Amino acid sequence: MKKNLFYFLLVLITFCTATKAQTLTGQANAPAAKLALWYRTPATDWMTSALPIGNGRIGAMIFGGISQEHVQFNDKTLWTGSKTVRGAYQNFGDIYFDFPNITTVANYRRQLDLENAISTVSYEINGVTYTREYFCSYPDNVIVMRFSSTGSGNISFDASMQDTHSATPTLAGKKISIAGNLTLLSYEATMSLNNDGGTTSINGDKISVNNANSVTIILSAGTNYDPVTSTYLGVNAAQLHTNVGAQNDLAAAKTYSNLRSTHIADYQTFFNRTSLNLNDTKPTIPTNELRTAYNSGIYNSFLDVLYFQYGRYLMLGSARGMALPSNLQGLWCNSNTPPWQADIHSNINVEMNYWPAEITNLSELHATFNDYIYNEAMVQPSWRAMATSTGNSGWTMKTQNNIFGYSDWEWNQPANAWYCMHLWQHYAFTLDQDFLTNKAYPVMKSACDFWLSRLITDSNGKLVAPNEWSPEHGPRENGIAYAQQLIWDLFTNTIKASETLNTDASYRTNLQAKLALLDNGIVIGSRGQLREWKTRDDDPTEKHRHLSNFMALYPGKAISPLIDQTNADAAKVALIDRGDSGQSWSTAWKISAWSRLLDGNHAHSLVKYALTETYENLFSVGPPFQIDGNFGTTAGITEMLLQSHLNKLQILPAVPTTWPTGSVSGLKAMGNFTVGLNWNSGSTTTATIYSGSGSKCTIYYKNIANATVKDGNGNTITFNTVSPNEIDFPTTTSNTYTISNINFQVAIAPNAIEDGIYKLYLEEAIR
Ligand code: FUC
Repeated sequence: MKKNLFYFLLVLITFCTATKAQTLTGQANAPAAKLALWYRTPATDWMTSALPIGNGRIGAMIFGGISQEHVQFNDKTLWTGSKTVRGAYQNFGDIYFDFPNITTVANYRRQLDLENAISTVSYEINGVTYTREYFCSYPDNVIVMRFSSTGSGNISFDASMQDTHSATPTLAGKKISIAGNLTLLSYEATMSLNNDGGTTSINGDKISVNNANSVTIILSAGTNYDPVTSTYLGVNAAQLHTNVGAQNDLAAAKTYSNLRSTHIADYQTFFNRTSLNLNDTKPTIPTNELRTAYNSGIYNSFLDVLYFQYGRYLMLGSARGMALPSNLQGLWCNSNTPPWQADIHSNINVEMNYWPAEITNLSELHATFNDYIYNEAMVQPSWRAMATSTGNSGWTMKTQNNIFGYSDWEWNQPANAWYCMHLWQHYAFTLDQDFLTNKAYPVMKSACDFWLSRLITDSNGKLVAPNEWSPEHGPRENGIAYAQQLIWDLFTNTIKASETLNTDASYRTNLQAKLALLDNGIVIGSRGQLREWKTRDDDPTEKHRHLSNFMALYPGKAISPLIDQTNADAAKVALIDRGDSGQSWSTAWKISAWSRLLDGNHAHSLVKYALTETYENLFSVGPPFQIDGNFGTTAGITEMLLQSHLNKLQILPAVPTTWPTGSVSGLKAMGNFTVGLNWNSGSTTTATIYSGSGSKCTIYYKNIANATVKDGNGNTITFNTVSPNEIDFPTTTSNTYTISNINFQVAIAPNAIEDGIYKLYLEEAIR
């Protein structure tokens, strides 16, 4: 209790200081959009309460202050460091808008609408409604801000922009620019103001706007980074200046409503592909209150849906366009010395950032990671040089990576196989032959070359990776599960790729022979547990956050109850040993792992736990903020609804008792299928499957052989019954198949631990 009072006072003091003692009256209603994060107070802290916008390359955090608005912004390419120095991801700059004399406002609301990717601040003064809107446009490549009111001549403020590397802003007319140089890169940002009515003037380092009807503010920003030139530099500083200026001018020449509608149309093309409905209702209380209630045991399935869609929103905000993966914080970062340099971390974090990409129908966004892998493995020299330095061919890397190919801290040689899983999955979901031929296969083959030269034969005649490490604990040993399971996945997928492309027959024969000799990394220990190390039993009290020995369960595919119950049971024993608690990304990983073990209730208890590991703005908690937990949870929720890693559609594989009815549309499955599911305990349950490429469709569900399949014309399809639980049928491209009469049951695995972790958490919180 005392602790709570102290915390309350601290927040109050921070709030008053940060916002220059502002008074809020009234209570704003919920916004019109259902999928929105919203609050009745301004943000008090960048990490925990400001709201993110982004277009995949640039982004900003909006605070929504009343007498002072603060917009902090980033560009994904703004890094110190070089090809030989790690450096760090950087904060770009801060924009401040000072609103003179505004201290008391009514019905304040700050929101982030996930349905149109617009953040809004609104409040009333003397019956006049003031509205600020913020979005980051992909098509126009700028951040757009608009201040307006229901009256005329009401908008007055001072605008300033600060460079986080101490460059002095330059002001001219209605523009403020900052520009400078880091270790390698040059950067520049320009903010332009366009007022309707009123006047503007330059006052020192500020532009003052007086009595405007409305003002549109455009921010363009960039660096001269180029991922494929030998220097990692593209244009020079002078050309960058021209480009950033031109981008701003182009956007500023458009009307606000044009910029806004173009942004919404573009964003919704992606966002609207997938919807999730858990029979939830639109909340009437702000997101912070809803989250607090949820975390104290008042469950609300809306927050599950919001968190699922927030992951998709954050992907669209941080992983589009530029061939660079989202980093540890996506692209949002307010520090020049961020935790782990906000780098590209190869031993779980960057991979997890892309787990939702294919399955939640954002496949194009996967290119920001896959193109980076291709560039670094095939175009740039550093990863190949690293393989050479170990005496092998192909390519590999260490754990911490900057954007200039520099890699350090602990070898992570099997990361090449893990990265290749992403290339293969993009193919498996899209069946894009060009991608497989020109991008994925050459990179996969080169990673195989690395292992073909590196593997050694152990005393049992098995091929093992020597001197490997299980991130991030234990000693180095030969043949640890992490490396073996990943190499097994790489070889299996590369063989399949060469068969699909009908290429490299003799190379494939050799790879098949090596695969037959490869230790697959699935070893069962003395307690029936899936082992982490080949020669030593695991410590059952070890609670390490990394699930490095579970690669074959998730994100891989070699362990499944559908393949071998003994191995699946071993994974379960080891998962129980490992425990449920952990950082948000570790929790997220466990959601998918339990989903793969078909235990919906355990998976859902971890979804609930994941929600406790969030800040008020629903950023996931490392701590501090690390975005992988957001993406991993979105992926985990999807795995509860649909899995296709075995090339069969496992529909509703891990639906918990807490979701007795619901519907989801637009999930993707391997084989280029788009899937909608509508479930209802004890009543009708249907699946709708759109075939994008005319592949054979295999469906797995309990007693699915009793279901009915119809094509888009309503004709009944005669399917092949593989078993009572598995059917398949041929499809034609662009046809939609409806499966009805599915006898739905929630997925409660035998011995499921119902809400175990959640109860534990509550007990701890109460104590
Ligand atoms: C991995 C984790 C750490 C942290 C870091 C960024 O190495 O083991 O906990 O998340 O990434």
